[in-house]
Amino acid sequence: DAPSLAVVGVTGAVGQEFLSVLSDRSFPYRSIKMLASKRSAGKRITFEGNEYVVEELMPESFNGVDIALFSAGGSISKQFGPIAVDSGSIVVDNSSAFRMDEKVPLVIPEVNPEAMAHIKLGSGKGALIANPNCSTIICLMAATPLHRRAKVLRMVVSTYQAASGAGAAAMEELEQQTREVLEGKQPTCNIFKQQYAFNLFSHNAPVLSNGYNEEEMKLVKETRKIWNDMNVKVTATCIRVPVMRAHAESVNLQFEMPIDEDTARDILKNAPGVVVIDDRAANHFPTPLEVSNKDDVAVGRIRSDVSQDGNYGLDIFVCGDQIRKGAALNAVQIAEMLL
Ligand code: 11C
Repeated sequence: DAPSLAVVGVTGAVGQEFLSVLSDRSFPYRSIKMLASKRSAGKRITFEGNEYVVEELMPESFNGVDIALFSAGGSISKQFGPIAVDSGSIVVDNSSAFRMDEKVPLVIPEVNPEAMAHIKLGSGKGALIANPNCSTIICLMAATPLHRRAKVLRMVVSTYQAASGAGAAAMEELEQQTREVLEGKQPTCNIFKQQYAFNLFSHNAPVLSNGYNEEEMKLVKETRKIWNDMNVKVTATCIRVPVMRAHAESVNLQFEMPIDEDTARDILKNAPGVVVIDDRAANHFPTPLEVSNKDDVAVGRIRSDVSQDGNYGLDIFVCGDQIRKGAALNAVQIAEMLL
């Protein structure tokens, strides 16, 4: 029997993308519940030719639900995730609430599917599976195939992150501000404290006592967990740029074993979910616009790091759609592995 599904946070940017991805991939289901906050309850959603009424998320929402896709923020996940699990649902959670919980697998299907091998659909037992942070997913889609070949010892990441990572309201604010600035008006700053259009700024996540912001520390900690390697050294600087829905990342890698740039390019060309855009003659490399609404993560600027001798270092530039592979697609791929 096809599973019964629930989408929690269905009216949000990722919630809406869950529906597109489920439909694009012909994900089988026998029923689907559209769940959101009280504010959105009663809205109508047309999905695959049927009309659904958005229901208010309640503890009893999960009765009879086999797989629940959550993207409604960390506090909703903390409150309702365990309730869903107790009801027998397998929860794929897009928030950061359970990512570092050692009992919860943190999964990128192309990278560490084995981490969720013990979770079985139809066993009657609920479970939580966490979807990593979007910057981590996009980075590791490209870094992992290289790591498998030559073992990454240290990774330095600089991100250029899109509005979508802060939700649909941030995307609207970027559009509104762009219009306002061009019209010579004062830009409206509701979501971010500073002007976003025609600007960039340090990621809006809270800054911690070590000077890193939470987004940067997610890259550090989630990489260690996903690679199951507590010794890999990771540092990151995360920046919000005025781009709508795809993140870009500059990644510097230091390896245990030498790996030349041609070998790296070949490995990346054969990596699932990755496309190589690396045309030096035409100065054509990945851009956020080219990967927007696409499933694959694009990699380019593949070159040996001149600051390291003997092919022990590589620089790459990665772009991926934040809402798709960075969130909804990765979660639906996790759900597919349960089928
Ligand atoms: C961003 N990655 O682009 C963030 C948003 O841990 O899931 C998502 C935060 C998270 O702003």
